[in-house]
Amino acid sequence: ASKSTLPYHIRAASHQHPVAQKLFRIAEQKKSNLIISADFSDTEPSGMCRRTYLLNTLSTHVDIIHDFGEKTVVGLKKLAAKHNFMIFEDRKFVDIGSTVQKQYHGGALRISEWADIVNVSPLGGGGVVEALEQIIFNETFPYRDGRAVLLLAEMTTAGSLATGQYTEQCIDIANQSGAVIGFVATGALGTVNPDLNTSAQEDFIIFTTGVNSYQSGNVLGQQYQTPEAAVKAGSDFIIVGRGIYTSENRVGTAKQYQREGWNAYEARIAS
Ligand code: 5BU
Repeated sequence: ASKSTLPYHIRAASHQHPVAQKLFRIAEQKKSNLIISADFSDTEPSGMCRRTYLLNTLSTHVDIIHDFGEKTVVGLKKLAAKHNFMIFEDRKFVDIGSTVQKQYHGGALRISEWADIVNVSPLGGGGVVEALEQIIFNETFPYRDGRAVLLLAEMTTAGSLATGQYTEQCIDIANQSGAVIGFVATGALGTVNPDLNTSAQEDFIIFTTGVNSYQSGNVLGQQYQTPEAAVKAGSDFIIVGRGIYTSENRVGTAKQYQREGWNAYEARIAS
């Protein structure tokens, strides 16, 4: 989980997981490591979705969509296929394995049908990852190679308890799993415990929330870093929500984040 200075196409070629390969390939094709967190509460896609050439991945919270249903599922899948982006449902599964299986597969939100990537907090131990793997690697599951898991290794909020030993444990759990392709973290995790950071380790991908070019935080405890700082710290994909969707010129702002993220990536691989 060290900060990678390798270009995305090299990482795509050497990665074992098809979802990781696709993420890296889209990044190169679109010159974008930008994930937009479209925290909207309607099914109807917003204007932002028309400029999906800027977008590597769409991060969703579908449990906030008041009219969630078949139309949402079909619409999301169609948009993602048409515009070549991935879908990451930021669901943060954190329960016993058996409950998480029901929350992931079927249920009201049918997450396994449409989300390429989901995240999990192993607060209750690694069993939750095993639970998701039982579904993903089941012979009857149709999306077997197309589903991946991230571990919630850190959180961006002030006073977060996802630090230290918890974060280190996430790295251990990831190393024992076939479905985990990376972490939600504020930067590379190699510094957490250098002993765990060997070259033989899988190429885990770092997804970073709490990215904003103009704000440092808000009253509810959210803390931000700029795209440049995040990528410099080891973030492979930056996740931006309000920084883009509350902007008056969403497309222009998305373009700006995409450029900033990409330039920082280019600077990192050149270093
Ligand atoms: P913002 O509008 O850029 O602050 O939105 C950040 C998004 O990332 C939002 O969807 C959060 O739920 C998500 N998030 C986060 O902000 N911090 C975290 O530690 C994690 C997710 Br995990």
